[in-house]
Amino acid sequence: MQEYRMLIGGEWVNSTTTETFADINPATLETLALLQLAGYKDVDRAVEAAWKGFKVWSETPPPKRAEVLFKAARLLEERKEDLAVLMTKEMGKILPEARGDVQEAIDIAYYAAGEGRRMFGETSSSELRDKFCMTVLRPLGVVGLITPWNFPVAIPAWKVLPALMAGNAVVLKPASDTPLSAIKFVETLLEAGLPPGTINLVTGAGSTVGAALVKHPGVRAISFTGSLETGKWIMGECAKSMKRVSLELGGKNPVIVMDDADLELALEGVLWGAFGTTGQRCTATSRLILHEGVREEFSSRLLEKTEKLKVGDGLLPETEVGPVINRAQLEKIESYVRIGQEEGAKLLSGGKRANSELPGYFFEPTIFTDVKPEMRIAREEIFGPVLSIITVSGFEEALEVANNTAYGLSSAIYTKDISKAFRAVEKLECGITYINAPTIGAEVHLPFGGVKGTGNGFREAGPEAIREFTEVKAVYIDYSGKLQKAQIDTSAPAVQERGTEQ
Ligand code: UN1
Repeated sequence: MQEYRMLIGGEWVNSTTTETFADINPATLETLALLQLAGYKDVDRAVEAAWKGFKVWSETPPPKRAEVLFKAARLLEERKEDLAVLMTKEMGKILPEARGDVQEAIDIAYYAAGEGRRMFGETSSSELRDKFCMTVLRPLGVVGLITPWNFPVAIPAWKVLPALMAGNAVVLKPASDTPLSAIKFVETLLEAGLPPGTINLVTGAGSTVGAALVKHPGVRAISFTGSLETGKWIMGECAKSMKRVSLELGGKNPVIVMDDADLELALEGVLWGAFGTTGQRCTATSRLILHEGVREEFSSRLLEKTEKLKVGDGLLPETEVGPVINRAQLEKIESYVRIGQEEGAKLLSGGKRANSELPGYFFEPTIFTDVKPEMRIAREEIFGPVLSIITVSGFEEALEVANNTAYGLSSAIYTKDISKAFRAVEKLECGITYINAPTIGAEVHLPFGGVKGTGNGFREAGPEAIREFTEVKAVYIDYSGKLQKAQIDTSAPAVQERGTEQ
């Protein structure tokens, strides 16, 4: 069995605990590799190495940093297929989607590299004569990045590449279910010429390694994608040490289908949004808010299409829905199906394990109807192939139901009425709204993130990506050659002939 090491200070090293853990294929339950189970000491070593890396990297001019990122983008392109196959084995998503995941990393690599010649500040006039003002962007220092398993390459890339572009050094802690994809991604950065220590990677449990990173006094910022519960804990810890923290914590994303919608288009969108990636996206459609005028027709057509979806190993070309990530997640989904039934929702399709003859963690695409907004299946993030249908009698009620959630990441509305579409853009409380398109599929040059329980105001990707990982410094340059006192020297005439100053 191949054993992988962790990256600290440019060296691939064993953990100080000398323990390892297994990386399991969720479709076959085969062990793919063994990984280092890091301990607190490894986090200390990684942070120390990162500060050494920071010294070199932060003094490298941004356009030169960009050259490394451009090279990494090209390497990722060359390795796209290998990475995608590995990802399908490690995480379960079907191969076309795994290719999409790597493509998202390639896209952000080019995008972040392009920022190398666009790290602009602003200039401003001063309130005083012979004085110039500007802002410059400064890196934060060493940043800790904690990433989830559902986008094993794309999400590490979203965080790592803008952080590096901004001049930071990184300690990456990938999800324990998908460390290998992260290791392969990091290898491309090293080969692209990133100096030692600039990126470090530690593998192990979130409760030890992740927590050690969050609490570490040498880490200036944490960027985390994961559950609301963990996010709240991280935010509390970061408050104690005044660390910057940016959070992306999932959703309960609604699609509104109005009675004037193109139903075929909406059907395709709901199917892809709810069951693409086996429902394991933060942006997945988990609530369908259906106008009563199209309830019967839409539900029955959706049922028909859902029952045809082929669940299986993501490497097989006919598979449309892969396994869920692990046993705990499978059991969580099962428990939500029970909860839904106990709450009085009606199971329209699915609701149980699929392909029981196979060893993997397969679950049938599941639809509940007669769901009420107050039910737990309509409020809590399940993170699996489970869709709840809530019927409404009009547009205003649809908006109200859509907003009746603790989360606020993505949302969509299918309608041909332009007024309703724009009103939805105005009123839906979330970071992303799609018109006549599904809730999944955000592009890397637009900001990604959400409101309420989904996040704390930061956005990833897009123009905001650099902002997440920089501080703005205000700079004043006084070329008057004398002491000028802001807010005090107010009696000086506003207009003065040069050479007549006292
Ligand atoms: C996530 O699920 O955390 O918009 C990220 C999308 C993808 C990214 C999802 N581009 O669905």
